[in-house]
Amino acid sequence: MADNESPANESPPEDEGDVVLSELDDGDLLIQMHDDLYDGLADEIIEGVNILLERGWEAYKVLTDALVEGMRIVGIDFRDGILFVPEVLQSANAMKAGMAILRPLLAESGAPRMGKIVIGTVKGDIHDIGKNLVGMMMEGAGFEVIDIGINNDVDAYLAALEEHQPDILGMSALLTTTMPYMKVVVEALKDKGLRHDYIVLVGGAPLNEEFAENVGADAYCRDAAVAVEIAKGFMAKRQGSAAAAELAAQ
Ligand code: B1M
Repeated sequence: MADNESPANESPPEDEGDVVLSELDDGDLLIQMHDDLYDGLADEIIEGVNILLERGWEAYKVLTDALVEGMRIVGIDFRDGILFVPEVLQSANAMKAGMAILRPLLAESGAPRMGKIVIGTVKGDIHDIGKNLVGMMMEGAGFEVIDIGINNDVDAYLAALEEHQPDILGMSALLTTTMPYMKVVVEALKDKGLRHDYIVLVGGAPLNEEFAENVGADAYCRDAAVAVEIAKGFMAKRQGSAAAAELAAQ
């Protein structure tokens, strides 16, 4: 990713103290929101999200163009040692404030009930924004979502699977040091003879398809929208085979 993607090199309106978000056109407002996310300004993010929605933007477009893109820029400067954990936490909180407004809108699609997913971030990892986003989009697509939070060890995953009996297990990892833990969970499922009871989907920035295959997951999901499509595809197959099995039993 190029350095010139940092907000310092974008052109937000000149004197930030005087910026009235509602007076900016969509393009400038987006740039200002990326800047506000970078600065961890939750109130401004809430205001910006509301303005875009009032202007008729789809919730998903607000999410991707304003919030996810803003967080991508934060990630570049975090990687390069320009931003540090406390600042990035503030950005994350601002992002979550924006996501809280979008959540009910993404969930109100009226989609028919698709299935159930248990989703959580793996042991040692506290990143939850991507996971939360996947949960929101899954809800919007008609899935019942059981979010078991962050830092989940094998026992936590197994307990949630037993309690909620989902169709899908979703695991998230954002660190190269925590992503191998997904294999530990899949192996535990195999050991207990449970692997084929669940569709296992994995995601997170450092993962890829090859990794998903190596850990024994059913699929890698690049982003939340892809996760929804993949989950729907697996559910269609699963329901198809259940229906076929029912027919065969008649
Ligand atoms: Co962290 N962090 N962080 N961090 N952090 C990254 C991941 C990093 C890439 C930053 C960097 O160096 N550029 C780097 C990891 C490097 C590596 O391992 N290769 C890193 C590091 C090093 C760390 C610490 C170790 C820093 C330190 O302490 N020195 C530390 C680790 C803490 C821990 O977990 N033990 C740490 C801490 C933090 C904060 C607490 C400050 C904060 C997290 C706050 C929170 O989540 N509540 C934070 C943040 C915010 C980030 C970045 C900047 C942004 C992550 C994010 O929210 N992205 C991140 C840089 C980056 O990723 N560009 C970074 C937005 C989100 C929408 O995208 O999470 O990728 P993402 O989710 C996507 C897809 O990946 C996919 O769909 C989502 C939506 O489209 N997806 C799934 C994700 N999970 C899925 C599950 C599925 C399906 C799809 O299941 C079915």
